[in-house]
Amino acid sequence: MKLFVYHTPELTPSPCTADCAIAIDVLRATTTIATALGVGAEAVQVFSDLNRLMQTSAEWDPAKRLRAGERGGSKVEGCDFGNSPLDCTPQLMQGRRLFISTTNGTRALQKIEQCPTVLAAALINRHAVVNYLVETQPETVWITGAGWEGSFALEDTVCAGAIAVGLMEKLGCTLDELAGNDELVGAVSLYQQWKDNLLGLFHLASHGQRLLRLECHADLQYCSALDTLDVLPIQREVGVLVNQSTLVAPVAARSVVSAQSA
Ligand code: 3SL
Repeated sequence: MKLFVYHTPELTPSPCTADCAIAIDVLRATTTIATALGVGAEAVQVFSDLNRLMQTSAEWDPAKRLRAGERGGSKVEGCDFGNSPLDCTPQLMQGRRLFISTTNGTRALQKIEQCPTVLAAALINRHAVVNYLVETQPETVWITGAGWEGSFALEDTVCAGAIAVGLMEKLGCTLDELAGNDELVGAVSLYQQWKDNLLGLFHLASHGQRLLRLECHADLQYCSALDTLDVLPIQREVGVLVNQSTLVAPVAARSVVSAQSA
């Protein structure tokens, strides 16, 4: 397996030629997406364009939908909420589809949407992402950081490094064997330096500081926790992510069913 890191959607090559592509927007879109699916959202449908979100969600049963819109860190008028993972309660999300548009995170997902396998990763679900990669062993994996309006983001890069370190530990491989580009090596170094103080890194990060100015301290804390959620957001159809555990019956279970019906 070779892992490549691209710091922004703009730096990610087109078309996507990877076997598996992963979008990361730790602050906060992919953390929110994983959390929403973890508390029972039926699916999360992502949009870079707010008008398209409004049009598509208008065709959905109002009792079965929620709209999340964020620009510049703040909630978009007309949406049910902004982009805080802390708003994702089971009472709100259970059985509903979350229609979401954010400044950078949903653009990152859109950039890789044509890849055969698309995942959404954050620090909270790093473990689930690593386990999936170990089980499925894609040959080429691209990681696209959301960044901030075309610029590098520390929090996305440290998460890419955390995924790479998790893979090296589980596969017993070296950095040299795993690294597809220089960015991956840089991401691993960043994670190794900050792994015991991820919240401290977020306080240094420009988007962390933007969120602190918006009084989102609790969000930063929640988003900086590692391996706290066993949820894997995976694209089921273009733009629609579901929790992988709800996607298909495990292969073993399916073969038992077909053997019984034969
Ligand atoms: O940039 C994004 O997509 C958002 O995640 C930004 S925010 O954390 O909601 O401000």
